[in-house]
Amino acid sequence: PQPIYLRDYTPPAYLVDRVHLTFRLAPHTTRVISRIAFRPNPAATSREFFLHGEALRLIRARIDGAEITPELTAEGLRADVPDAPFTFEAEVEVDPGNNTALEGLYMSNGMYCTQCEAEGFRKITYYPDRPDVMGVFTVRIEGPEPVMLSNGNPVAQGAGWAEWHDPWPKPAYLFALVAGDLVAHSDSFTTRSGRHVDLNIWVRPGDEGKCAFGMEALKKSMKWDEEVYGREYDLDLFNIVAVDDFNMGAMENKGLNIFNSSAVLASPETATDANFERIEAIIAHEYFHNWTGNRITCRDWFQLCLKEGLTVYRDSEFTSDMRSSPVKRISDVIDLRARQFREDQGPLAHPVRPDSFIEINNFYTATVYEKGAELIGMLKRLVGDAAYRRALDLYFDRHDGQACTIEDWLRVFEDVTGRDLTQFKRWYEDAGTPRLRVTEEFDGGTYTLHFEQQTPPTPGQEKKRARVIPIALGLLGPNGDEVMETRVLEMTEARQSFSFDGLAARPVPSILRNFSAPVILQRETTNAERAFLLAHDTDPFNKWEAGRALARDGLIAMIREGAGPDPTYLDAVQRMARDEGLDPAFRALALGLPGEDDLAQTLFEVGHTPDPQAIWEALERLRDARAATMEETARGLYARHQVTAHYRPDPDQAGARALVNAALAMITRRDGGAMAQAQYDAADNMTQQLAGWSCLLQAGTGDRATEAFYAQWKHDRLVIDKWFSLQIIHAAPEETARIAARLTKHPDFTLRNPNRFRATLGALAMSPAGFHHASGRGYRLLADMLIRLDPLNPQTTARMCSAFETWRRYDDVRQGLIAAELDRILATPGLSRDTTEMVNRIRG
Ligand code: BAL
Ligand code: ZN
Repeated sequence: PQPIYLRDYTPPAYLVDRVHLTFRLAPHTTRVISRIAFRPNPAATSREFFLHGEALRLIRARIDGAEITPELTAEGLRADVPDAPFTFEAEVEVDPGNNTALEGLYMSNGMYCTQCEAEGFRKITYYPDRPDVMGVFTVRIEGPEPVMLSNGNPVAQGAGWAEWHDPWPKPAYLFALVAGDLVAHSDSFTTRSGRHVDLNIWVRPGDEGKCAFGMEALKKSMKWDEEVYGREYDLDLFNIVAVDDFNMGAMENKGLNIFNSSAVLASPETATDANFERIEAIIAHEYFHNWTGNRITCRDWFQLCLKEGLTVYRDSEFTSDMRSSPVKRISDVIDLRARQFREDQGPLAHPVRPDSFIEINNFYTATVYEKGAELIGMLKRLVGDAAYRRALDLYFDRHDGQACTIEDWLRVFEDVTGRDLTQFKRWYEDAGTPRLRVTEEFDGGTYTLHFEQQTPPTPGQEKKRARVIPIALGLLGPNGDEVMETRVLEMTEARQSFSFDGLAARPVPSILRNFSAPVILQRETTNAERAFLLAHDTDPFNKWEAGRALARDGLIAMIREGAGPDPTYLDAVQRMARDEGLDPAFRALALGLPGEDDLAQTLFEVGHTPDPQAIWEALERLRDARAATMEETARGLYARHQVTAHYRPDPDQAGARALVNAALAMITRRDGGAMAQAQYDAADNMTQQLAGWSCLLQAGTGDRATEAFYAQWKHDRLVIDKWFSLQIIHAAPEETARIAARLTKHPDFTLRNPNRFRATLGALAMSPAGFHHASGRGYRLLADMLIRLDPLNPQTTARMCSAFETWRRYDDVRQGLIAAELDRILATPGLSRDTTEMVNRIRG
């Protein structure tokens, strides 16, 4: 397969006005009858009539009522058409029952559902399957299913049929259909202009009790988007459907969002606080797409970040408003570093707006999503809140109903502010994470910071240009008081200095507050200064960052130099944990330690080949030392912050439980699991139950709980996913791959369900010491399973290949083992385009 390039974009030859689709549902022989009103596009440069179509059996095709015999290829259909508006009709047959790729029309637990983003609609019927072709859809569904849904509003229904009409023109990727035996949890919302909207969450019978939280999240999202962005909902009905077998988290189809059941179903007994928070965020994300994605969509898939970066940014603002803003920011940065920085530092690095791809499914990445969101945050920081809001108003006004580009997006900011954003655009075009080196001077009351930015080469991009970097800075005096409140420095050069006068003493700088830009800060500092910032910084992010850096540097010294646990860290973190003036959720986060992968990357950057086992052992030693130092503190926190009120997944309760469970992890290292077992036995919610079990697994005393957990939850797929993953995550490295291998043979393991595959093999990949075990058995198991999954589900296979993306960091033996597995995958006959592209990019 050949790459396609952004520079080769051409407008569609024909535009679609109206689409009428009839579905005659049958598990293996669904008929799709289409009638599409086309007209020549005056802006086109070609008159070729080409419709995408894959895995379709064409029964007949007509143009303006006359039968035609089109030219068929593996990618679609070509025909001669009039040089004027015309109607194209086709009847095709598809096989949803055997569609294991979960793209197009497929079946999940006997229910029909669709996934069309990015290019799944072409597996449903012949169509110009590109986002810049927007049409008005009317859909008739025929079949015995009791519930039959599509986009928009219901028009009419009778025994065995239902008709739907979506008045908003949309690209085919937003098409959706669901049919099956479903029940609704219903509610309603009245928009601020008085529109009554019926809301439903459709689930399989038995899951009705797990929808209330999702429904509240939906109503909060609708209200928030009105209040913060002035955006109202635009149909009389909003449907969400929960589907067990789904490649992504959820999908924003117009008026008919389809959700991975893990991203919507929750009850206190089955879902953790983290699950609830994730559900709230994903419901919001998909809802917010109604404006940022659906009303204004992308011209082509290179512009994916236009809708995804902005919508992730919007959902993060929503979570900040609903919960704790600092905790959300810190959690987002932990995630950004773990996934996006990792991507930027390896062979899969690509710009936020890529300029070429082979398979677009491989670009639903942390770079497009999370770094894309960071760019919106930087833009807002640079232009200010008021200008940001004016720019967004202009964006919605100017581009409603259009398929747009990043140039369109930046132009609204230029028009509103008069700023030239040419340099800012480099953030979209250049891959890689800038390193921001800082040195400082203090002389006669003047304090000067010297910054130097440098971005290492990434695949296909040797040279990097200087970017505009907003650096939020505050200064603290020696007694811990803030002597300069946060101000945003705008760095535009490769090297730039900023001076501050009138200071009585050398200040302590708090740089990159609230993580004002997605860069790696490099500055020589002392442990004492970090402890000082952990104690005194008024910026919660940098307060947390100081503790994290202290822990990380101590761990690096343990790994490289055989040092013991750093007493400065142990003392500072204990003080922080005991500070009852601090939010428990913040303290829980600050008790977290850098991940094994993060440490491996840090070591690699300083020229040290990381040994995954040594990293794991250093973390264990530090955790043991901390548990010993903080034993009394941990017991105090555990008792003081117990939640006795009725379970609510709100931020206060969740924060208290997070702190209690961080304390429990320390106590377990001292008592061998007695307290954890007691918590497990007494738990009446999944957060406490799972935390108890995790501690027991970690202590190696979890067997009884493991059995009991399975017996209690074997009927619940989402809880059993946790059962699969936790056994692997908490295994000793020696055992990780063996346990994962054993679980792949468990009767509940299936390649057909992406959640179960990720719960098992994803857990293996997320356990670095086990995955990178010197025997190579982690690599072998993952490769075996990817080879088995690829013919069924290329999309999930390709995504999971990124487990190997860090391979160049490791020693020659491990590199050799991984290279052999990558080559074995590549040599598999009939390997999908998705997986071929990923493995080739990783292999380099
Ligand atoms: N558009 C794919 C799923 C999501 O980002 O919402
Ligand atoms: Zn999205």
